[in-house]
Parts: sequence; structure tokens; C-alpha cells
Amino acid sequence: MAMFFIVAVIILVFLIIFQAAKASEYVSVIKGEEKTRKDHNKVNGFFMIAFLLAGLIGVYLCNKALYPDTLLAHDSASVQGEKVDSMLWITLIITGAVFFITQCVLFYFNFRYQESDKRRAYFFTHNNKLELIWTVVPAIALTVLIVIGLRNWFSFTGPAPQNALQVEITGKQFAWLFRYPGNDKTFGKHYYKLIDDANSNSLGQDWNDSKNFDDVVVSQTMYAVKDKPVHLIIGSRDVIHDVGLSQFRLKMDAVPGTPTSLWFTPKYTTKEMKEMLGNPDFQYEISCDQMCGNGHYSMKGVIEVVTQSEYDVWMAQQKPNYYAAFPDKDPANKKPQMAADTTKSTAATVDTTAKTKM
Ligand SMILES: [Cu+2]
Repeated sequence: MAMFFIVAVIILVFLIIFQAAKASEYVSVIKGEEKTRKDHNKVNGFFMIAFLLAGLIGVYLCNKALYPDTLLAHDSASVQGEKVDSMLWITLIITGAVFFITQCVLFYFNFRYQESDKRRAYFFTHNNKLELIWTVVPAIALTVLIVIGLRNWFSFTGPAPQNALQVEITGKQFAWLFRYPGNDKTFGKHYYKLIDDANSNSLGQDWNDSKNFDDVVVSQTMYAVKDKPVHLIIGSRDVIHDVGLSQFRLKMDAVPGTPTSLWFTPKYTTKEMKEMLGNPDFQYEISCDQMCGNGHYSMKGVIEVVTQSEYDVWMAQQKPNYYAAFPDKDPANKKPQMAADTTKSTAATVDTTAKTKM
């Protein structure tokens, strides 16, 4: 029933518009074409000003309503992200000013210089000076923006500081895997043909390389330290993914076969962010920013930013992936074995003693 009314209303609105247009056509025939056009010009001129005002008020209201949901409402969570924010602000200020001026002039001129019997339009063909100005000024502005952007880009993607925490991050359909280099601070070799999920080798670590023996592999959540640079070495197991770090204002493609890298310094721990935002569920999120398949939406990773001492406690609890692939090499698995042997021998001794007594 409701649907019927909606369709009926739509048809009625069309009929009214059609009839109004027809009526205005008859009026123009009676009054004369020229007079009607002049009247319409005046009305349209006022509409231009009304549209300008309504548009500017609309832009202001939309901004006011949606701004809290944008990233700019919160401070960047990384030192490098501050530079990204400042670039965004500079771009917004320049383009915003140009938008405001050109839109005001566009609509005001339509109103101010509408057709009039008192003046004739000036026929303007070409002006080299004007062409030069409106080419050179935007070119200089864009060059400045691009130079600032490139300087920042080369800094984030260039060599990381010496003390940086190294983390290798690998995207796969549909999860993130993180590898820490262990005590030797060196990642072991890995090769895609060695990938074997069934035998705890999701990154294809080469077990002939002893540097792999202490490498720690975790999934879903990676740990980073506040105020300590993190160097991400990014790769992919299958298709192109993208490490999206919105709170840190950075992102980088994860490309199979071509490692990319990025480094940044977290400014706040996860706990501090929870308090600052008043959101107990806050998490630093790694979103996949590249459409990578039907599970793309679920490819969420988490970065837990903690203090150095909390990180040390967490790292001490992690086991190298080598022990997951070869449990018999794990010293923790050997101890119970030895304990069992001791119990057995004690039992045997008791047995012998018992026999002797008999
Ligand atoms: Cu993805």
C-alpha cells in the first residue's frame, strides 16, 4: 500500500511539473518571448545567489556534522604522521581558499552581470598575461606541495634509525603474519616454495639457515614500543595487499616478490589512546587498503603499542617458530622427557629394593 502511494506521488509530481512547463510556454507566447526571457533572467540571477548561500551553509553544516568522524579530529599517533597531517592541512587550506573564492565569484557574477539593456558584453578573445598567471601560479603551488610530499616520502620509506624495532609483515588472503628477527637481530631466509601451513611454516622459512632458528612468528597482533621507531618490512604471500595504518597516517602496498618498507615512531601506547579517546575498545588497526578478494573486509590486524618493559615481557613469552615446526628440538619439550626418565629409574630402584627384601 505504501509503495502504491509513493508511486502515485511521483507520478503526480511529474504531472504537475509537466503542466507548469506547458503553462509557462503559453504565457510566454501571450506576453512575447523577449519579455519572458528577461523575467526569467532576473529570477535565475536571484536563484544563483540563493544557491551560493545554501551551498556554503550546506558545506559548513556537513563539515560540522562529519568532522568528528574524520581522522583529522584526532592527533596523529605517530611522529611521522604529524607531517602527513600538516601536508593535508596545507593542501586543504590552499584548495579551500581557491574553492571559496572561485565559487563566490562564479555565482555572484551570474547575478551581477545578467543580461541588461544598459550594457553590452565585452568580446574577450585572448590574453597572454592572464594565461601565464593562471598557469604559473598553480604550477608553483603544486611544485611546493609535491616537493614537501617527496621529502616526507623519502624519509618514511628510507633507511630506518639504527635502534628501530624490525618487524617483517606479510599479507595473505586474509590475514597478516608478523616476524621478529629474534636475538641475532637478523631475519633468516625465506622462500615462497617452502610455504607449508600444515607444518607450521606459513612464511616459507628456510630451515637450513640457522638465522631462522630464533625468528618469532605471530599472527593477528603485532607489538611495538612507544617512542621507539618500528621498521616494517612488507611483503605478500599471494596477491597485492596494503598495510593501512590510519591512526599513524601511513600506508604501504604489500606486493608479492617485491619487499616494500616503511618506518614510524608510535607516540602513544594503546592504553594511553584508550584514555585519551575515552574509548575502552580502542585498537591500533592494520586494515588491508587494497581490494584483495572476497574476504578483504575481514583482513584486520592489530598493533599493540606498549612500553619497553611490557614489550620485553611479551617477547620473553614468545617461542621461535622453529620449535613449532620441530617440536623435538624445543628444550621445553625435552625437560618433561628427562623428568619421566628420572621417575622411571626411581621406580626401578624401588622395585629392585622390594625384590631384594623379598
Ligand atoms: Cu588484503
